[in-house]
Amino acid sequence: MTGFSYARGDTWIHDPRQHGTRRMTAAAPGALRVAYCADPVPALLERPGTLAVFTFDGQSAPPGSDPRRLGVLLAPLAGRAPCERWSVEADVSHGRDGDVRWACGGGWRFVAIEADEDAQGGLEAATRYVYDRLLGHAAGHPERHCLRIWNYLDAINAGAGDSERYRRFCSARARSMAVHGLERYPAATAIGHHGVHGRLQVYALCAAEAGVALENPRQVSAWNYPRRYGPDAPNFVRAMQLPRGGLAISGTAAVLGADSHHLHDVTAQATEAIANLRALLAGARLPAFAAASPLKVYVRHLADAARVSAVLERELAPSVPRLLLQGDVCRRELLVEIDGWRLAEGS
Ligand code: 3EB
Repeated sequence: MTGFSYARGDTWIHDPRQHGTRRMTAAAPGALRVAYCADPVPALLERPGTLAVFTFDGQSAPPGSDPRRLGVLLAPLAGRAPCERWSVEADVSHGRDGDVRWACGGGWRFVAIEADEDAQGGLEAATRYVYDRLLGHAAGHPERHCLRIWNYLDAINAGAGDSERYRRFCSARARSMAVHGLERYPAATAIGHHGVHGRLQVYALCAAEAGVALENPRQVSAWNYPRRYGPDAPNFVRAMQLPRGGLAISGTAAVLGADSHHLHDVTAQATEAIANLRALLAGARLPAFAAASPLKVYVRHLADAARVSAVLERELAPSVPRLLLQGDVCRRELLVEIDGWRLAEGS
């Protein structure tokens, strides 16, 4: 072990002034918890400490629902998906700030916003709108560090070359981040949905304490992608080490260096994505994925579901919770992408 760490409960906490070890054996006090749950949404919202509840049935939550509820516009590859619940060991308050829905407690904040492109004047305007609102909201509260963002947009691969909608989204996102003077990029996911036409969904995890960004030595940092991948690079870090322990992992695909690999081979792409995930765990000196590592697997083609499941069974312990969703990856040659969490056991 290099550097200096100190014990808080059962958990070794990295001292950011040193090159230390973060060894998680149990959740630190105040850590964020994330789990997939079969319970109905109202029961999850009623439980103490619930910060957010996500459904995955391809539909937005009904208007006027609890602001902590988000209906992700992605559908499961098979059957009914569980809900995802974020929780904290603290009292939670929640509300609305214009179009922004928020919840906070224990130093954590959930922020969500949805916008319709037609109502905002197009994809770029809608992206600017949601990012301006979201970053503005976060900056005005104690939980001002935006650590992790999810972006779900319609028809992500429509358009050729630099007119591709994902590239246009990247440019508008970059502009909003620049205007807000965002100094540190969050970890992120950007996936195409087939839900409501033209609807953009963005939600974020923010915290009162800063995180520590982590890059992948197997990959060029996304913000350094070469020009051939678009006029404005995607502004995200590969993973974020969370305050009080845990790693939030960005969407991870079969990208080596800056380039997509294993074209037309979903099995090899899924295997490479998991190799990239393992490199992030190694970088954070974390043990292998286990029960406290909920993963989300976005698969472009329904027909690839069985092949991707087989890779997950081969590569991951049976205890690793995994949610398979139909989602379009932001480069059209990429067939599968995985994101998720490596949290402390017992969280
Ligand atoms: C990649 O490695 C795959 O634009 O926010 C992954 C995670 C990807 C986040 C984003 C894009 C984003 O470049 C794509």
